[in-house]
Amino acid sequence: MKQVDVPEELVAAAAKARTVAVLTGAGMSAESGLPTFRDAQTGLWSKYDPMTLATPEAWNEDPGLVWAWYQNRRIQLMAVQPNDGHRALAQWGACRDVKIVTQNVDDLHERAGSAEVTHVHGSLLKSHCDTCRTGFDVSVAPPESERVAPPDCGCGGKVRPSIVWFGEMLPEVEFGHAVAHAQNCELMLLVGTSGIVYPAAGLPQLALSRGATVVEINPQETDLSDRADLVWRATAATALPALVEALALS
Ligand code: BV8
Ligand code: ZN
Repeated sequence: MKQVDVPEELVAAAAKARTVAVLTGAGMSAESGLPTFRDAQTGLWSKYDPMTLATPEAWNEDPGLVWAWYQNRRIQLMAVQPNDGHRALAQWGACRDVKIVTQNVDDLHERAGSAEVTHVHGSLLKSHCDTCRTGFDVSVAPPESERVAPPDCGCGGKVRPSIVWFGEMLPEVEFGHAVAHAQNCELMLLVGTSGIVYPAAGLPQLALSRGATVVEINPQETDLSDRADLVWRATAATALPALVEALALS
């Protein structure tokens, strides 16, 4: 395996920190083969902009298109596995106080074995009624066409994905936990997020304001890069296992 040089400052900060928060974005799941949010478009839905589909307006206007798009993303998720980055975070969390706050709607952190995962944008695998909010466990079927009518709830409402769409409030309890983790951590890692979507992208500022060390792990520059104390231009599945290994040896 190629030797990965972990920045010494990061090893020192991670070894010293009693509490660690890790904010993950779509780049965390990229090496599992899940396309990031902005290049999530495949097949029948490639002509649609995810930013317009992931909105209440799109749901009200064309529920069949939105429902089929999410069904297709569920099928994509079921076909992939957690990567070494997910597994490294689970291994680290088994022996240290590591809180994962994810913007991702996939369940790859959980499937890798992480116990404490806070989803601030909901979950692809959960659904609820858009009227009475009853939860539904919907079977995932490959959408045969561009539009598939969402299931009806008995109350007259339609079953929607339990995902936070643009313009919707984040779930209060989950975001409350995310804020607490950002305020209480001594080290925050930003892994695989472009830092564009608020209020999640405001969490690193909160950690910094409390004196935490903030480290970005991302192959590209992002909106958060210049605020981070340290930037490591590396991918999740190479950087995180190398960090956890360096910690075990330190
Ligand atoms: C809110 C679910 C309060 C959907 C998502 C007008 C009206 C209302 C609100 C707004 C408005 N204008 C702006 C806003 C705020 C808006 C916002 O921030 N917009 C942005 C675009 C400016 N936010 C909201 O609407 C939020 N709600 O504000 O409520 C409110 C309410 C009413 C009225 C006013 C205010 C709700 C935001 C939640 C949206 N839902 N997800 C779905 O998935 O279908 S967000 C969605 O985008 C994803 O879930 C993800 O969280 C986000 C994408 O961000 P990233 O995860 O960072 O992914 P991205 O592809 O951008 O970047 C990938 C990164 O990975 C890159 O940096 C890349 O370099 C890196 N990478 C690639 N490979 C690797 C890697 N890194 C490591 N390793 C690799 N191998
Ligand atoms: Zn209902």
